Amino acid sequence: MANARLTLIMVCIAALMVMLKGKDDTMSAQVPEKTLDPGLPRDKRWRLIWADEFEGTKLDESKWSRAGPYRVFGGWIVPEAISLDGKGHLVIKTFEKDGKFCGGMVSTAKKFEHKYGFWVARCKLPREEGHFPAFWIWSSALIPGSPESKVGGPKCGTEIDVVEWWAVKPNRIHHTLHWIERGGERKSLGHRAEIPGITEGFHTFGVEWTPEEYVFYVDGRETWRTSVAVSHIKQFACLSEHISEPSEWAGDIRKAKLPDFFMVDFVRVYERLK
Ligand SMILES: [Ca+2]
Repeated sequence: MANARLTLIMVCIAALMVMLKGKDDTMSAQVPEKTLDPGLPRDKRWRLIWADEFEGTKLDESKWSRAGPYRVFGGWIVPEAISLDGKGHLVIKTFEKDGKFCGGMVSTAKKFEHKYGFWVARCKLPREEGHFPAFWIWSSALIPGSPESKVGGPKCGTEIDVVEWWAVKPNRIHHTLHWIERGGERKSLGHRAEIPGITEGFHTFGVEWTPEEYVFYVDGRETWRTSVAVSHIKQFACLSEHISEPSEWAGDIRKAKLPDFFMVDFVRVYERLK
């Protein structure tokens, strides 16, 4: 009887240890082994809460919606610009069709919306001028014409451009915030980071968004921090390729060798653990 009770106690202890181990595992940043460094700040602990690794050959429409077709800036956003390459990447193609210059956009609007945390994408930038890739965090209240945008203020949130890039200065990336003041005035604040070789291979672009500030990272290195226009509402992720109006800073799409490609290996969102 005593032995049976001892066995029972040992079984209970073993079960408890398994439970505790399981609990501990969920308390650290869980990254699939096959994928690469997400560029998370290493001095903090994280929990992955949402991700798309872009495996397979079809866009996961439970996570993303394709935008378009519609005309914007110097060209078009069309759904057919979006594909998966079957090798773990989302591809946004910039191309010309019937005299129209086309790019594409996907967003997680109404499918995944969240506030704060570390939002990161691993991307390979395109090469050609006249169009610009971006990974950004948006709010539907910021869309021109929305009832909230006419009033402005904190209910609109802030457009957080984690990365934007233009070919005219190929070693430069931009982090930018766009928001609407109370009363409806639109404002922006940005930062340029010079990173030689940024168009070679894949890089991680991330932002840690806290109630106090934004801290931007490229390949895990801090590039900018600001406490301006911190959003306190849930927002969604966007990946896009827009055609620019021809300009000195964006170049001219008519001179670009097309098609050109913006590739994304993953988008992940982490919550910071206390
Ligand atoms: Ca991938």
